[in-house]
Amino acid sequence: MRVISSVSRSQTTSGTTIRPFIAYPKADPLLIRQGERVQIELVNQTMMWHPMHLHGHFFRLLQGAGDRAPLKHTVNVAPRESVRIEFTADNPGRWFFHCHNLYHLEAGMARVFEYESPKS
Ligand SMILES: [Cu+2]
Repeated sequence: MRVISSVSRSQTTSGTTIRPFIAYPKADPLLIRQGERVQIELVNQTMMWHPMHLHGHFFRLLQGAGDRAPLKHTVNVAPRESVRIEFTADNPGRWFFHCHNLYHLEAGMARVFEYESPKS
């Protein structure tokens, strides 16, 4: 499973970073800034289901539902499928994002979203 994060830094520009899956806890935290919209594409390259759960935020599931995109804290990513989620960074701290199959979590299928400290 790969996590591709696309963090929009402003209304007019967006940056895309491809982050190959590196097992937690060795993986770097995913740095976000307060107030920004964070989009994550979850690419499931396995033949297993991965119920991905985000702490500290609710996210919208961007699957063509427009304004009716469901608000969730867990999305079950089907084998060989991809989903795109979006949340607003409005709860500063360090938040765990992980597969809820515990044997996947124990194998390192997890990342941490960490808020960058505001620059003075
Ligand atoms: Cu999993």
